[in-house]
Amino acid sequence: MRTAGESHGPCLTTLIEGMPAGVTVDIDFINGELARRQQGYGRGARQRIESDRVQVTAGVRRGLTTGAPIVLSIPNKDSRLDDAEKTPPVHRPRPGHADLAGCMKWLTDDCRNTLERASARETAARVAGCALARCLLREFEIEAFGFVRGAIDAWSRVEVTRQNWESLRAARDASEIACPDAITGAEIIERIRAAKVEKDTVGGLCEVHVFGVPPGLGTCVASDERLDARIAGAVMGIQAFKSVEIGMGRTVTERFGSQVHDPIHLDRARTHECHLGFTRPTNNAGGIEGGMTNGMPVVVKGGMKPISTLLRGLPSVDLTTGKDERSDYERSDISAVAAASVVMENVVAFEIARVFLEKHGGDTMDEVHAHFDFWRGLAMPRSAT
Ligand code: EPS
Repeated sequence: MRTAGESHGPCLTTLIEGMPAGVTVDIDFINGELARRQQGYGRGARQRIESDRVQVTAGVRRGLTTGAPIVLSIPNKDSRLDDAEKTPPVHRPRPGHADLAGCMKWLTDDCRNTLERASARETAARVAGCALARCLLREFEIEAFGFVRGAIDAWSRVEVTRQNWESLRAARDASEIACPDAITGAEIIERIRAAKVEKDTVGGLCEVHVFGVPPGLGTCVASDERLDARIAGAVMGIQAFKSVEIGMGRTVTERFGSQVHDPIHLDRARTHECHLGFTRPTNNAGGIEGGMTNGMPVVVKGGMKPISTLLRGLPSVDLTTGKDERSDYERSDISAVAAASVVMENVVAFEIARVFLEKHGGDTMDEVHAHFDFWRGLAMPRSAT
């Protein structure tokens, strides 16, 4: 998948290749994800201007993918890229943003072109493409659930399981900060409110669980094709993310092997489930061992830095004079962690869709279903004997 478009250009565009023919494209689901991305306590004024809805301009006919490249488009209401007055040059780079690095890369003292593309606005295009890919996963009852785990010193201890995630999703969707734990959610909101008063910004930790993922997706034979490597790349590719963990993550460094590795049991009464009956009392591996899914939920955590544009500004330099100046202010968010959890939920699901098709792919969904069923037939007797 590839996106194109600037924050204040005419539109955002997404190109998706490799989807089989016959996937039912649920436009309402895609637009629902786009709407969720625009929400969240701490979001900036841009979200009151835009009402993101996807336009499908290629690769889909009468609601079904054709097998050809798919192109999605999201118009920008706040389109002003060629208006020099409304999009003036930016000469005082914002620490933390792409501004200064972009100016050194493209040999300019104007950060405008860099910030227009580096903007988190681009994630609308990515969410649209990933949500379309999730229409395929849903045919195999593979579902992703993302939420905000915490920020600053407000951390939820909510436990997410196959049994409770759908009720937690309802609680998340009722939360202004995409946190299923109302008490922690209120604390996070208070931290964001206080930051706004101080003209500061807030990031946070996002967490994604993917349920129903069959084992054997991904690979151990090539380092860059390990599923955890690809998920890590996808999460780190989201604007403002500075950390990614699979399962227990960094905490594994503080535990012994006997406390980390998930014991294996075979429950012959459950071989019909996505894990083929191989149950694990814990899931510290986050559903991935050796770069491959093991049938447990895939669990990913991503750390988002505080928004780089501060109302108070930060020490910077005017690139036209070399003099010390406060960084320029561009309209922005105080916190976008709720939106980031939506983006992360979708990019993680997209990587699952990619590896699913790498193992069970075909030109049509009929072939994909047939291959998956054939594989299950081969895998089942082994675990059931
Ligand atoms: C965003 C769109 C942007 C920003 C924000 C998130 O629109 P504008 O620049 O016109 O206000 O509001 O982007 C950032 C915080 C950033 O640092 O890039 C969006 O649609 O998510």
